[in-house]
Amino acid sequence: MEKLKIAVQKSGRLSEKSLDLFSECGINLTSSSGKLISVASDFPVEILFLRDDDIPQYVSDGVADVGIVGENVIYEKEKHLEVVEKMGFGKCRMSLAIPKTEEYNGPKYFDKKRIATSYPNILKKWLSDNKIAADIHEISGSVEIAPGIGLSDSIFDIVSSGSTLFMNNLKEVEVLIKSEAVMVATKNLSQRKKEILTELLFRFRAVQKGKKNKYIVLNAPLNKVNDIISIIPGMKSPSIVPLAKDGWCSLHSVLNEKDFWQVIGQLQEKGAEGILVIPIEKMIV
Ligand code: PRT
Ligand code: ZN
Repeated sequence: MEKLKIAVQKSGRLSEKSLDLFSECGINLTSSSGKLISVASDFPVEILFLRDDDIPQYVSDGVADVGIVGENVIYEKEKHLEVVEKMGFGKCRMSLAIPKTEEYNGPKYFDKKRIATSYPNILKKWLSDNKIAADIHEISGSVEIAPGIGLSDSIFDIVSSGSTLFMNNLKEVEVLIKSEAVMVATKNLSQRKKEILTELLFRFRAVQKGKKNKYIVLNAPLNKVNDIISIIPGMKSPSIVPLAKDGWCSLHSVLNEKDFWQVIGQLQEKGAEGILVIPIEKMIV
């Protein structure tokens, strides 16, 4: 039986979240520790565990059908792959940083400077777009220590919280790209593999949507129901269940996580009481 081959990072920052995706979608993988390949007992997928740097090539060659990898790696490898889904994790940016004590006067600062990086291609393109002649020092790890040991004047690297730069007395001066983990697919997937991918994405989106929303239950006086419905309209419209107490009802609806605190205050103002907020596991609209 045909299986969709999915490349994920073997061990690193994206591994755990990539694997969570399968369990949340009800896909049980055979034990994955230390293995190169894992199969699912109840869904037609096969997982290939690779270094993230190799994933764009594997997907582009069709050895893997889809892969989960940072956009930064795809840009660096200069592969034009179709992004089928943004995964919502592994968010970071790629930035140029210089010693804290230096004055920065715009991109021209980097003219004739030595820049250490593990991402020479993304950097080269930015330098050439800005007509800057800098000296790129390609190193494979611990880029942030390069200026401190005299290997370079500045660095181009991944930044997330900024604490690595801070601890190395560097400051971020240009953000070249923003990145997150994405799912990419190879060209010319067979009809069957496209169907498997569609089912996988359907499940993934249901889980994601569930995470972004909350189920809300509250008690309200009947004369305030219309006001309250206008604040939490729900998926189609809220359910209203009568309470044993006269003149009151219980109202059930769905609320976007990001509006949560603002909306709760408005509901209380309108007379809502006994508000319960419950996580949603999956949501299919
Ligand atoms: O072994 P393999 O080659 O597979 O893994 P890797 O070591 O190349 O990659 P890994 O696991 O470190 O990162 C995988 C992906 O996670 C990256 O390609 C990015 O898409 C994404 N990502 C998200 C990050 C970060 N955030 C991140 N903060 N990758 C690396 N970092 C490092 C960065 O290099 C720097 O050293 O964290 C440090 C900066 O973090 P802050 O929080 O101090 O700013
Ligand atoms: Zn890597």
